[in-house]
Amino acid sequence: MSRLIVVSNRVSVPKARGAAGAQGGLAVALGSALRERRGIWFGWSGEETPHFTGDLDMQRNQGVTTATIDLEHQDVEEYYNGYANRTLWPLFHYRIDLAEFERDFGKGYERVNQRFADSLYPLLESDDVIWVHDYHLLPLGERLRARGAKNRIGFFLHIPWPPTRLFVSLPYHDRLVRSMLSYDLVGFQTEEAVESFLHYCARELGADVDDAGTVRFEGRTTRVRSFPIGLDYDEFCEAGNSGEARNAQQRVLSSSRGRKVMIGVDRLDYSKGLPERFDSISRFFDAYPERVAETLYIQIAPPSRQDVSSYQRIREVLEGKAGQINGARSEVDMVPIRYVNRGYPRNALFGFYRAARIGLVTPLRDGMNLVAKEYIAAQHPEDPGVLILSRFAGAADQLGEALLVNPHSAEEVSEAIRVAQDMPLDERKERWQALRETVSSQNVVNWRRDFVNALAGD
Ligand code: ADQ
Repeated sequence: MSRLIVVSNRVSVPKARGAAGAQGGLAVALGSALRERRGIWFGWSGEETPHFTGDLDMQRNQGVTTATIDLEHQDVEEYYNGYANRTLWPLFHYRIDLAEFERDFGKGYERVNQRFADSLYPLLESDDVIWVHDYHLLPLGERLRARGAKNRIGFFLHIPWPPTRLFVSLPYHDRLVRSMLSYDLVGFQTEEAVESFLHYCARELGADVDDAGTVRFEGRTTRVRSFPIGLDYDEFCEAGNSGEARNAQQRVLSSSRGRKVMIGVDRLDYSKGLPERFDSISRFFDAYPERVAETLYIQIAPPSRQDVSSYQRIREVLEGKAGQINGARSEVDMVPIRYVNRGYPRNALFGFYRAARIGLVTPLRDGMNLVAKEYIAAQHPEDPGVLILSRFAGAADQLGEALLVNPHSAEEVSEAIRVAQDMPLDERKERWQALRETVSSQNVVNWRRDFVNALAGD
């Protein structure tokens, strides 16, 4: 079996099973693939260096070899905080109003992709299979080909691919997509993303695109397919057996004193629709004032990307909204919203999800959204809660038995909350059983197997 080389912006160093702060989903799935195939995980160390040397830090942990490089401060500013998180992330999440098109960001992005290729290339053996991840590294395959790599190289995008009309706002958009056609296989989360990408290739590049999703362009062939990512289902369910999970569940249940708990768990990111969600909850309390005292909303939102100003702003907006809702509706012994700005271990999250009668997952755009799947996995079979899910999350394609909503409509979300609160046990069970079947069978192990098989052909 050929070796697997995984490349992503950051590398997650594998930890022993059950170790404190053990990593979740992707790291677990990729770690087991790397172990099976004696592979290497390559990426940025997260550290800065005054002068880029390309020196590799190679380590072996839990049977997985990692190879990392340090980047210069300017690289981090232009490539990571700049092009990746200020240009591509907002644009790909349909937020062209937040996208910044700075020439230096683009240059830094190209420079770092070149640095990745220069450092990785000498590690490669001729039959290695290379799997590149996410929007930080769109042009990496082309850079490796330019160095002479003849390997099979695949790419998976974890976030949405925007419609052509939006994507063409990006300066040099064609250069980016041309570089992606150096890959043998390009994977997206959803069929919608596949269609948008193929539409772009045919319309803007004049590439030959067939019904099976094969793109032929300038002598190269690229297959394009959807591979919806799943949950590390077995590991996550195991988390439910931990004392930490039971304590977390108990903490929520005892402190909520019989109120119906709703939960949201999201990185503090404008794509997750948090201000809109808070407005919907406010609408719900206005429409059903008698339910304020019976309802508790817990929002867990750890800050992310604090170096980017749009992320600082969303934090302020949410603090304001949470304060307003609570200020207007709290009693001396009761607040309707608990807003928590921190992360929790996965074991504790399991317990929080289980304590919640309703899971609110309402991003404005999301590649997939694994929180929706975690919420389903954590429910008790005899008394499962109800998932309210944005139709704009990739997960909505698979999780049709959830209550699907338009997150921009406070009225629709508010009504879904009422329906979920009133849903009879039989209906909750019926919906949940179907959802659980999907989440358990379309899990991250199968996702990774499907992608690697499609790429390596074994
Ligand atoms: P993210 O945008 O990070 O990922 P998501 O899929 O929801 O979004 O994954 C978030 C992960 O972080 C979940 O496992 C969740 O449990 C965890 N998390 C969130 N809040 C947390 C908290 N307070 N404490 C601890 N953990 C927390 C990107 C794309 C998604 C895509 C994934 C995987 O944006 O659309 O599903 O990659 O491809």
